[in-house]
Amino acid sequence: MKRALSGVQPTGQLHLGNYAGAIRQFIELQANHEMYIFVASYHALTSGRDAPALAAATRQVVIDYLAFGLDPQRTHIYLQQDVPQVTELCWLLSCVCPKSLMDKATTFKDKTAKGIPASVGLYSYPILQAADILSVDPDVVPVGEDQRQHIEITRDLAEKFNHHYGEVFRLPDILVRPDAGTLPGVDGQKMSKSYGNTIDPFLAEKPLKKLINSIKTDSLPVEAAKDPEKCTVFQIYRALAGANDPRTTALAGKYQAGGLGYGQAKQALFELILEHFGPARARREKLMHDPGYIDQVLTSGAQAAQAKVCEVVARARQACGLGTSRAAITIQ
Ligand code: AQP
Repeated sequence: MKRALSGVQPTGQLHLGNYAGAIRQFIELQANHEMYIFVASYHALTSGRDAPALAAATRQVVIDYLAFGLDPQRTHIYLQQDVPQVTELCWLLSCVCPKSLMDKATTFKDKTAKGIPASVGLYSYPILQAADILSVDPDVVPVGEDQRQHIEITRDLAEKFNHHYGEVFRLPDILVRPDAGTLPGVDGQKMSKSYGNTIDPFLAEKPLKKLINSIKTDSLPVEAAKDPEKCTVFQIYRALAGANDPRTTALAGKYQAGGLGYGQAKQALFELILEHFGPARARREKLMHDPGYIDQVLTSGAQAAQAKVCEVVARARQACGLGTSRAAITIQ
């Protein structure tokens, strides 16, 4: 069976972009992959320093993973801090990583431009990401389109390490959902927690409707023919319903024919979100009141992930002359 690994940062409430680009793929892959899905809490430290907010968001990501449909019987769900061996792997990879490779990474430039402090952690973030990925020998990494450069960096680092020390790491392939692209937020830029332009599919109906009504559109009159490709409402609708879904083609036809007001398109999107996430919204309500179950899921996920990661780290240590560890870390 093929193996997949991915994760999401607990930097805020998950949004439709995270779902369309990444989480939807996790759910689909569960049928025929061994899955390792983690909460990227160490990564979140690179962009925020509010400890209670991080702890709460970390827990919420797990609840939302389960609500969206991740099945702990088929997927190892774990927190990054429960498998601290990845940070050792990060160090081993850092020592074969040319500084120029990090200089080329766009995330550091994008995030510091948004005002996030330029820490060394933020700068070397793609190396930690490579360690997360390589730590379980995955065949594929399901992510959104915006992560392409980071997966290439991961492959580069694995190749460099293998070149120096022998065949230690498997080179994984990126898996991007063909019809997902990069989902725009309510202001038309990439939907992103740090832009404050996200749509949370778990919002109560009234604020959800208000948020959808706030999506920026142009000022063409109702009767004008419109290009659906230029409209954020349509792009989000298509990502959720699917490009070949008859509802998507019908909506595109209405844009092109003229006579469609943006209010109608927004109403169609609102209804689609409620329909698409109905079961997930109901599951989340129950999960919010079952902390014991969440702990159980995380303990078994951490144990499974740690077993696999320790095997890979031992291989990497041996290869570069460090031998085996004389002390074992246990999960508290
Ligand atoms: N707008 C998007 N469209 C498609 N995919 C997206 N992803 C994120 N935004 C979009 C995918 O979601 C996964 C997890 O992302 P993340 O939260 O770990 O980091 P991110 O990409 O940086 O997401 P944000 O919301 O923009 O977070 P902040 O603001 O904290 O940096 C990834 O697979 C990503 O591709």
